[in-house]
Amino acid sequence: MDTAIIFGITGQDGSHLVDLLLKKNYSVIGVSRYSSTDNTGRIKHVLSNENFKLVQGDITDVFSVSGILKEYVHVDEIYNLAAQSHVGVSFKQPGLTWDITGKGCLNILQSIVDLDMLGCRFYQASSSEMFGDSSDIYENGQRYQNENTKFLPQSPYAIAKCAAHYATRLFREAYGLHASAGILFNHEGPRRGENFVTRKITVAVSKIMFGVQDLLSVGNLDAKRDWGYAPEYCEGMWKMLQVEKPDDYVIATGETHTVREFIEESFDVLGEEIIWEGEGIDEKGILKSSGQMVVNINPRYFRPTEVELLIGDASKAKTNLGWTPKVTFKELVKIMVTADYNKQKERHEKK
Ligand code: NAP
Ligand code: F7E
Repeated sequence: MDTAIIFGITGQDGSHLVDLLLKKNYSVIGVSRYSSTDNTGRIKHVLSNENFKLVQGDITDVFSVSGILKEYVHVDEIYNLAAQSHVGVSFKQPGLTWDITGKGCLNILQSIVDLDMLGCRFYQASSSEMFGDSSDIYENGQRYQNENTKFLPQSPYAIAKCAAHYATRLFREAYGLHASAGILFNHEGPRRGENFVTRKITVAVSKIMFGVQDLLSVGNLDAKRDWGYAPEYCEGMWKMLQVEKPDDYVIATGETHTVREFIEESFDVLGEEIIWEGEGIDEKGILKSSGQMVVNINPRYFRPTEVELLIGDASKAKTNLGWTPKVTFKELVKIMVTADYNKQKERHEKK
């Protein structure tokens, strides 16, 4: 039986990765940080699985990290998914973001070396945010980002991710560690945190339909993101650790859509059409069926620097790992809206 440690087990991806690994008959150790409130909501269904163990640890504390690794020196795979992962929050808490998202990775890598665990395989959750404003252009004029596109980070989060990314490469080269970094583009699903824009939209749209929320307030409607389906992206992480040679891989759909389109598509799933009126911060989204204003702009959600366009080329992952995305943008929105709508419906029916 293979063994894996997942740092960041309680997050969206941690919860999907543990599902995948348990299905593949792994024994999984999930590391969760101390919290005064319950942070295990996404992993409740695996807590009693005999092949799963939850241990407490914090990646900003190198003693905590090495203490955990010491217990499992023969572990096969280590996944670092732990992060302060909200880009907007990273402008308000840059030091904390650095400690968790940047230095936390180094704490794991150096512990692996110090404990002579170079036989294990390591995954680092790198991010398309590292590209920032940078992209390349195909001959046909299409813009894209791949493993060779330069990084131009636009937030404290992206800077911390770049540091962790380069640390992963360094430990691969310096110590021969099987360390891979997945440069994952945005990936979503019903388990996504509600402060990320996709989930914020699908929750709001569902609540608006049941009359428990009036308005969805957002920031930049025109930012473009390459949104994929989280469980498929976790399969990509696992695949990176199964190939002989460690490397860096972009995982993306190759399609990009604006926040505005995500909102339109979400209402469309529930049979509603949005009409846009006004410009800039005065722009409003109106329901065509009733004339109700349901979307407005709140500058509080603007970021000091914004990443305007993300669109990934995952050809390398397709060739080397046999990884391709299956869930389309329309299907992703439908999965998320349906899940949130059904939750609201259940609550409504209980009343
Ligand atoms: P997420 O939902 O925000 O989960 C982050 C996880 O890190 C949570 O389990 C969180 O614990 C944990 N964590 C935070 N600080 C910690 C600390 N000091 N010590 C130990 N654990 C800590 O993020 P996600 O969407 O699952 O993403 C997983 C990873 O992929 C992250 O590193 C993220 O930056 C990266 N990434 C995500 C995307 C995406 O689109 N989702 C794209 C590219 C890269 P709590 O539950 O206690 O907060
Ligand atoms: O924003 C815009 C916002 O916070 C997407 C993280 O998982 O993916 C994620 O980072 C876009 C941005 O994700 C609101 O300005 C408009 O342009 O959902 P998000 P993100 O910043 O792209 C990357 C790959 C990661 O690595 C990160 O960990 O939507 N936007 N209005 C808004 N964003 C939010 N959150 N809330 C709004 O109201």
